[in-house]
Amino acid sequence: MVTNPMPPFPAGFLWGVSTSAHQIEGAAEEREPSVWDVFTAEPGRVRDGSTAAVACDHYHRHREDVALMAGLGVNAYRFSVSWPRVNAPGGLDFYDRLVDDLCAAGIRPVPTLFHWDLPARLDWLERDTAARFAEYVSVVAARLGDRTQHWITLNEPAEHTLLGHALGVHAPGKRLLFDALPAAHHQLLAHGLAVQALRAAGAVSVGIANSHGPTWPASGEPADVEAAELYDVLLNRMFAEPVLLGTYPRLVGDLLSDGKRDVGADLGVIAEPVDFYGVNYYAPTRVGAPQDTGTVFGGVPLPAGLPFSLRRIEGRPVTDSGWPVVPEGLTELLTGFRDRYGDRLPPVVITENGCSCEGLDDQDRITYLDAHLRALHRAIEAGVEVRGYFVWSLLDNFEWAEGYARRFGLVHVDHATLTRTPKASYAWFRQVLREQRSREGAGIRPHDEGAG
Ligand code: GBH
Repeated sequence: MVTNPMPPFPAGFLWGVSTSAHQIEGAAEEREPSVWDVFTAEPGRVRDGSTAAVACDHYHRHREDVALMAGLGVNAYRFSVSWPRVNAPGGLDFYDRLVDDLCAAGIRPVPTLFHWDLPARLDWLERDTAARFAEYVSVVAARLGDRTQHWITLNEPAEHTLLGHALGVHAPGKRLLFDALPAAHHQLLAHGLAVQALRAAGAVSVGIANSHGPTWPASGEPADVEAAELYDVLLNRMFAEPVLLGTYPRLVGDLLSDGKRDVGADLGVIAEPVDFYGVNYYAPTRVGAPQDTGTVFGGVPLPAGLPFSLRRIEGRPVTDSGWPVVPEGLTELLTGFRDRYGDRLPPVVITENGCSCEGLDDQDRITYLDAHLRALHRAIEAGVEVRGYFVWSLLDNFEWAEGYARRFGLVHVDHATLTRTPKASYAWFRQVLREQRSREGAGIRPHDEGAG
């Protein structure tokens, strides 16, 4: 049981939940195929052999899901727009209805324009995909822009590059190791072009959602410190610095500019100013010098010959996904970013934070979220400007290569009947939001507390 009251967060704070299209919508027949539809059709790609053809059937049940959010008392909802659905006839109508329903419930829509479900005929290794993305973004912005204040261009290009293009455990299943870097560059270019397209459409507030975490060396030995610094470049700096500073860390710049590619002009586009910086935080990473024994990333064995190895963080509880629970890593990450980037760092929004655990009485999730909110508050006290916090996730959903075997929701979904049942964590978060609302300056709309 959590007893201490949560300290008050700043006025105007965005309190929300996050989802993504491919993980919840279903209605696969009403979209073009995405790389994930192709990938999950191949045997052995997803742990439980499942696909997201139905997922949570949110496409047909979005009213019920908006009602669940209204009952929870959030003032914002981060969802993603599926590019392959927008390409299908009537696809944008769905998001138009969703945005209307959210506005009617007093919940601000915060769409992410790309959350890993690339149309199957496209490829991030092709530079042209960035231009195609900007065209698609213009179409979405023209339709939803009158009711949408906050936009997110991309979700976690780091993970999409690493898992999808370097290691091949996510769609599109490419195993290119360091040759995957152009996929990252083209996503970042797509981000910059999308910011321009959104501005042209009159967007007020634009950001990106990047995956970040502190990288801790396995020891003070120079070889471990060097390996941790390299990992910091690959996970954090190579995605933050082009956006915030208009530069790549030297190693990445060298690998990308291999004689045939001049990234200089692109960096000018990638550094198009953003209004907020979205951070998805789950855990830090312990990194050491290369080892002979295999190294594992998020349960995935990594190939031999990498210039680092990933180690266990000892002495911590782990979530069902096997990730260590390290709330103070969030404080460290944000104060570290503030120290590193100074006033080049715009206000931060935590665009994802959460954990997998089983059961309706999900006390481990409550403990995780409570501790991370307090860690976030400590970053605010230390002077980091933070404007919002979104729990991953509203619903148990299709957890990519883990299928339906991992549950991240505040709301349980029975994947046989699609019945939604709020968990203990839903009631806990509703109470946190109530208390925040009741404090002066918490900046949350008065809300009917009836539902849910
Ligand atoms: C996010 O990715 C995605 O945006 C979202 O779609 C997804 O459902 C959600 O998180 C939950 O997975 O083994 O301790 O080194 C998160 C990316 C990559 C973060 C693996 C944690 C491993 C931690 N994650 N990483 S550890």
